[in-house]
Amino acid sequence: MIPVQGYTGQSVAVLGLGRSGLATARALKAGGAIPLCWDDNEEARARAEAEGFETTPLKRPEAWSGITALITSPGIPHLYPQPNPVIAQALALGIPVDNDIGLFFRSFATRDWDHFDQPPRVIAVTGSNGKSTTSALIHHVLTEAGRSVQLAGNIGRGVLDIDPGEDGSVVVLELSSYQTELARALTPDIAVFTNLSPDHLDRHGGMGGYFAAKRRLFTIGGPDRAIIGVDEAEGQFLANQLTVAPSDDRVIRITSAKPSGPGWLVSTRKGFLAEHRKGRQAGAIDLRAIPGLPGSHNHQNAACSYAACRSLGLAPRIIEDAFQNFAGLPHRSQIVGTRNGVTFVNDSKATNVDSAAKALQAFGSIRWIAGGLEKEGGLGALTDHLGSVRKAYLIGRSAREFALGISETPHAICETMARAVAEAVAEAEPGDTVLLAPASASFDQYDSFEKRGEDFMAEVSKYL
Ligand code: UMA
Ligand code: ADP
Repeated sequence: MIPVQGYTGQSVAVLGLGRSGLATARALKAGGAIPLCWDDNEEARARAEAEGFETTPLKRPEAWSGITALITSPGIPHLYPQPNPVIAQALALGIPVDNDIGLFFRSFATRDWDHFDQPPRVIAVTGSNGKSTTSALIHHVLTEAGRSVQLAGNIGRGVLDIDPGEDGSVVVLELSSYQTELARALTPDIAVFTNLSPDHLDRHGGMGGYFAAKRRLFTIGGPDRAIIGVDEAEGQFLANQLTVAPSDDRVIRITSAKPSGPGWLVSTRKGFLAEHRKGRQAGAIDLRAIPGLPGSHNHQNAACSYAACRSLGLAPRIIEDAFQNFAGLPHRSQIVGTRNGVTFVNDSKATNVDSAAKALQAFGSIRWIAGGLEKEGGLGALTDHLGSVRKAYLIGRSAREFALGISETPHAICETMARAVAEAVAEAEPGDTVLLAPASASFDQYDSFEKRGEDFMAEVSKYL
């Protein structure tokens, strides 16, 4: 745990008592603060009370007397579509609102570091897609290279839950837009921006607000090195703003285009990763046969991870060796099995249109299981990527709407996963890929994308 510094003896309100909130309450207490907790869910409050935390109904104005700050959880709206009433109360009273990420960056460095040869380094990864894969891959490479490394943040572990930094150690943080928008301190040594496409727009008041939330990671603390995917205009703009001169070493550009210019860049054309610095090639990796990194989207993740590891001084060869045995993450382009020449792939994490488009590009001759709870932005961006789809098997609440959006592609409305898998299996021919890439959230039929992916795998296992 990272004890929170700067609040000793002070009362601090904590809103949300899930993974990040409970870790925050514990870390505040360890640092000598008095956490006053609230969660709109009674069971969550009961769990915190069982751990000895005081819960206080923070919706009442009188509850705020003597409270120094409010620390809130990422899943709780703080501005759009409208602030949670507790946050609205803090905003009205002028009480500073922060989150666990802000507390982490204020508290991670300690006096012990004065005795370290190499102070701990923090790598923070943001972007619309590929954050988890990139963060996990950086963690994997550093582990294989024998470095002491911890992984936390949006990937599932509250950042204040990790162990204090050791001499020469590294922390890899996956940060969502919910987290970067609110943190009052954001000072990673290395910051990564994978890409940008529409997601969570209701929480950010549109695309401009969403990009602004992510940009804070690069503008608030000013990382020593910024690794930026420049395949979209937003990434190009961000890289441009951070660059002082064309050969500036502070920015590493990640591109799927032909490398050019004197700067530091890592390109991934046709499955080959190439590092160029000051106009010269400095490293190269053939990514095409690496089993844990299929598709151009994973090549982008590989390039971001490569650049982060190179920034820490690792040799290209060490990074390449570690890439070879990266297992990939479950529910992301995960090959579940094969039967009679048909491959089954679970990409349940393809919850938005861009990630589903990438999955559709990564495989050929696809029997595509899609649908669920449709996100803002619609399916428009997918129409250019349906060339490899032999047939779509549509499930969930958006099935009928999806059917209208892809009317020229053969499709069937299956509603449930069981029917979709059964029909896809019955019609599949050798060489086909049965791909779950829903382009939708899962909450109409499942508790999470993980449960949806597990259901797909359970249905597929009946036929393997
Ligand atoms: N709650 C309220 N009032 C509300 C809404 C929620 O009191 O109006 C309470 C809930 O009752 C619950 C708690 O808030 O007890 C949950 O807080 P939370 O949703 O922030 O979830 P945590 O368990 O704290 O998990 C959070 C991240 N969740 C979200 O951003 C939604 C986790 O990312 C992260 O792994 C974890 O902190 C540790 O850092 C998950 C996620 O879905 C994986 N992220 C989104 C994504 O990847 O798309 C952004
Ligand atoms: P995040 O943590 O940003 O949600 P993940 O690594 O969990 O990213 O991947 C989420 C989804 O996006 C999966 O469907 C995955 O196959 C797809 N994906 C992974 N990397 C990329 C990328 N670089 N660009 C687009 N889609 C990606």
